[in-house]
Amino acid sequence: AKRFYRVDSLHGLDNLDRGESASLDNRWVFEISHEAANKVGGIYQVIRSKCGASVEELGDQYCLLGPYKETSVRTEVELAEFPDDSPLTVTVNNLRSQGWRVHPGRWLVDGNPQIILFDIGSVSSNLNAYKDEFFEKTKIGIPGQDMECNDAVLFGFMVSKFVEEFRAEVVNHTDARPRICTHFHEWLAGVGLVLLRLSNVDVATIFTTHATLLGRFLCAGAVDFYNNLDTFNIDEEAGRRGIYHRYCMERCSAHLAHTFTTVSEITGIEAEHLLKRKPDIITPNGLNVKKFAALHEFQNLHALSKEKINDFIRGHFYGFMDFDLEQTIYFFIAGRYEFGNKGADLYIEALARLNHYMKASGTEKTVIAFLIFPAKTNNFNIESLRGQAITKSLRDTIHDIQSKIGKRMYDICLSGRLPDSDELLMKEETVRLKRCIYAAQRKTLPPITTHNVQDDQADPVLNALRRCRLFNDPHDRVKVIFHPEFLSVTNPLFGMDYEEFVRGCHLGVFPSYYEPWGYTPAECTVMGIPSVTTNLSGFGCFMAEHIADPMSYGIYIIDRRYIGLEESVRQLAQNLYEFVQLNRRQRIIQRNRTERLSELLDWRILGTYYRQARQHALHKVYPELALEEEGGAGRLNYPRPLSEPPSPTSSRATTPAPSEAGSEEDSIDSEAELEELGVTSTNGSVVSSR
Ligand code: G6P
Ligand code: 1S3
Repeated sequence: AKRFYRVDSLHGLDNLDRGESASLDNRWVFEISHEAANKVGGIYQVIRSKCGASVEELGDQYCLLGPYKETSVRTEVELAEFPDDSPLTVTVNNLRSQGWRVHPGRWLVDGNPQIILFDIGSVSSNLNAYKDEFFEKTKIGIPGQDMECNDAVLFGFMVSKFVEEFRAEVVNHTDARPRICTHFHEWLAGVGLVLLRLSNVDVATIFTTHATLLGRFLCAGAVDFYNNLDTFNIDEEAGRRGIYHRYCMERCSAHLAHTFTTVSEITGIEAEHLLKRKPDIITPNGLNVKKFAALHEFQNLHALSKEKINDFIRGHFYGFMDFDLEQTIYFFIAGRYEFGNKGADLYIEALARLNHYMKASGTEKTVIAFLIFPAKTNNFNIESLRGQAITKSLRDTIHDIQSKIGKRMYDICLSGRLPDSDELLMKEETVRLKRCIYAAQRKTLPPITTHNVQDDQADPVLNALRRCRLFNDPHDRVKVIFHPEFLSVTNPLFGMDYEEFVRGCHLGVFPSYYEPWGYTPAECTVMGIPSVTTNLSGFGCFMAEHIADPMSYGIYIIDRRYIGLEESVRQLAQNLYEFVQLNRRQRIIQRNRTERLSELLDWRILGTYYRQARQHALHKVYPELALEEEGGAGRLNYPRPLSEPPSPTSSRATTPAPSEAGSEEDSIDSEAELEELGVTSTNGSVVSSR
């Protein structure tokens, strides 16, 4: 059987009958994860964004199972009983009668899927008995102090018992053998799978790993991971890190599953070596892609969001606003604060080189590079807050004077003459403006971080910025801002959420070393924002496989696999430099191309891999269920764009040359370009969407 399916050989999800055919087959699907309606990390995004497609396919034959977390439930779930005649309701009530607290409801996301949340506190008195039983069955001993694992055991027992009882209930109800597929995500949820299998419950099981425990740990250390994958002494490495029992839980789940999947081929290779099982199917991560009614709405949103970032920059750089915001390019890196794994080291090093290239070329452009990683802080720092207060006061003063001038002008015009210039701006108003200008002068450089970082001396980002001497000096063409907290609309500096911020930037830079999938560049793509990724990230490899010339679509894939670190840094710096050289017209064309890739990442296409995984598992347990044929129409292969690439790639030099790109608003010179710019030509007349 084929392990890896190419997207171009798939239909996308058809037969979306909201569970009608599943119901006829007596087929049920449970998806089990600690991150169901519980925002913890990347898996939450997988499960949440997939709900719409899952419900369109499976309707109420689909149900999520997760732990009950009161704070998340309050904002994310509408708790409500399912219909009385549903076997889910009968099972929930049976378990409640044994003292369990089980909460059914609907997750308030696209698709509104059924969800059942288990309060592990209601069975915590059984913890030791459960752990003993788990040890009896698996010989995996869980240390008492590992709270996370203790919770995983409680949740695992609740889930397996629930599924077992549910199965019995369906048999009672329908007098027919149900076909139940349980899909478990990540080792923390794996206990349930292990128990179902060891108790021989008649259900199909899938285990998906989104990263291996050891892979993450090994990469975070200074280890040449990918070149030594086959040489690690796994047991010893796990033992040395105090995670042997967790590792066993993960490996056990992977081996007992009927179908084992990973989110990318690169993680598949990792699993083959570290978990000793090859994935049966690769299940890449998708997104819930929403197309705007107007084709180029995302371009307008970029301009609007960028203006908000501009406002923040005016405040942050007060006293040093000697660069032109029309000629400023915004880069950002964001994610879990794993300095090396997420490639922050490479980013900062490449920024330092880019700074040097830009200074040497005498460019008028400026790059502002954001770093958004949550770290421990003691709130915003005074300088950052002061900057915003100073620009706000200047803005308010000007606004006030403006309206007074307007009123004066109106009265003078009403009297039948034009005002003289000295009649408009009063002396005291000039004084007010001068006061604001004095307040906006300062001697200290604009800060490189917006917060008081708790462990300032040891913080890896701050130390790397210091080592590279990126201090926001007026001569620097690359300025940096470390924002050690995730963004939110209530943020006093930005007042934007992450999505809005991404839309306002020009390039997301994610040169990860360890990245099983990598949602950050994928999210950029569906918003039409170009990004940098690597050939060690699941996303990067997936894009390389499906696009003929990823760079011209705004997907820059840095080689971190076959070349040394120094060469990777050089490649990144070179790519960043080339990006900076694009003029506005070229950036617009590139954003249009990037956005066109969205359909490739839509769950309506990628959900097919999940369906294949379910079929694979169901077929093993219920061989009478026919396997759907693969293949067919719906090619999704992205060729090289027809018109010229938007970057000077054809004449790419190995050493940077001064920008030869024309002015920011270069003229448009071909029909193809008109189309790429989002300008359509009808009957010879040109209609601009801008
Ligand atoms: C979008 C808007 C344009 C704007 C442009 C700025 O395309 O529709 O009106 O000029 O963004 O692009 P830039 O890359 O310079 O931020
Ligand atoms: C993991 O989350 P992470 O950022 O720790 O799972 C994500 C979802 O599959 C994946 O996108 C990411 O690469 C993994 O690393």
